[in-house]
Amino acid sequence: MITDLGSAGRPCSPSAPCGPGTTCHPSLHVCIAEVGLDTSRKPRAPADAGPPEDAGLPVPGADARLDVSRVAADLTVPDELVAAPDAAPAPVDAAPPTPDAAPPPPLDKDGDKVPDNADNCPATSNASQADLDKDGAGDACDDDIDGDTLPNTVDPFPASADVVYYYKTADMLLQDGSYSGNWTASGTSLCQNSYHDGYGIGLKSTFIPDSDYLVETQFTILATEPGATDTPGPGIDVRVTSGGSSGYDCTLDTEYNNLVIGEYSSWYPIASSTPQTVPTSGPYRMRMVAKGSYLSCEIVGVQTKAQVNDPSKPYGTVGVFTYLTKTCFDYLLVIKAP
Ligand SMILES: [Ca+2]
Ligand SMILES: [Ca+2]
Ligand SMILES: [Ca+2]
Repeated sequence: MITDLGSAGRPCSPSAPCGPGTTCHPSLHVCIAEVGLDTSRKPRAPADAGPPEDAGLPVPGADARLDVSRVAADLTVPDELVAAPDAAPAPVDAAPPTPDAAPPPPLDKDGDKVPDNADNCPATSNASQADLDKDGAGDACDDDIDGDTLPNTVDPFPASADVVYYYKTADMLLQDGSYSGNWTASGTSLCQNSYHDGYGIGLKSTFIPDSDYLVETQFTILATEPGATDTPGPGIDVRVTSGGSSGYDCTLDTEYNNLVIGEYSSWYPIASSTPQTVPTSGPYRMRMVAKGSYLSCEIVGVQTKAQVNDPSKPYGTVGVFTYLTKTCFDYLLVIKAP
């Protein structure tokens, strides 16, 4: 049997019925074949149908392509949000510093900008930290800058280390000098407190080398014997041998304010300085230098000097003495002559 299905698929309605062999589907309102028709089935949806197309959204592969350069420009990030490439990550466990955890500033009592714990004179301002003898005490507070055992106050050359044979006045009392008188220690001084025509005390002979040397003492004349008309005063003597009878005295003649050198054995001035240049009051710093063939005597700081030439150059012992005066000696030193 041949069936005319020419109207199949055509829209239909009660007013527009389908042709022969077809009938109008009651709910789809299209003409369908009458033979074997299962009217309960719904039209099959397309197998590859995707989601409903939304014209407002770009679809990959569509004509609305992504403008990469424009997007990059629009993605500018504020600098504060950009981490430096090498920036180390902040330590997670680091505790924030607290104000009272900071160390106190180093002490600098003298204000020379060198902390006390590194200052070689913590109580004396000395920014240079100069230390000539490198003993750890800066020159500004070192009482012996050159470290030669002679305090700066008595050192003839305080910034140049000397070869020291002897220094310490009070120790003279322990020496083997054959001198006379009644010497007493008074503080750092050694004093003769009686009038006498020649009291002296000397050192061991080993303190005077057979070479060039310098002897220095400082003394204060306390008084001269009342009524005395010839007062040679105090001084230094040097002798050829210990206890020997030859040598020289260097004396401040208090009667004439004259500096003289006399022979030890006879005490007679053989060399005299210009009298008026010697001050009339002390303390006096007296120096004898034996060098080459001469022996000189001077009051330090005064342009006056007595000198004798003696090729034998006295050596052996040295001492201090007084004549008709009460005198205190502050120190006696013997060093190698510069
Ligand atoms: Ca200092
Ligand atoms: Ca020093
Ligand atoms: Ca010194």
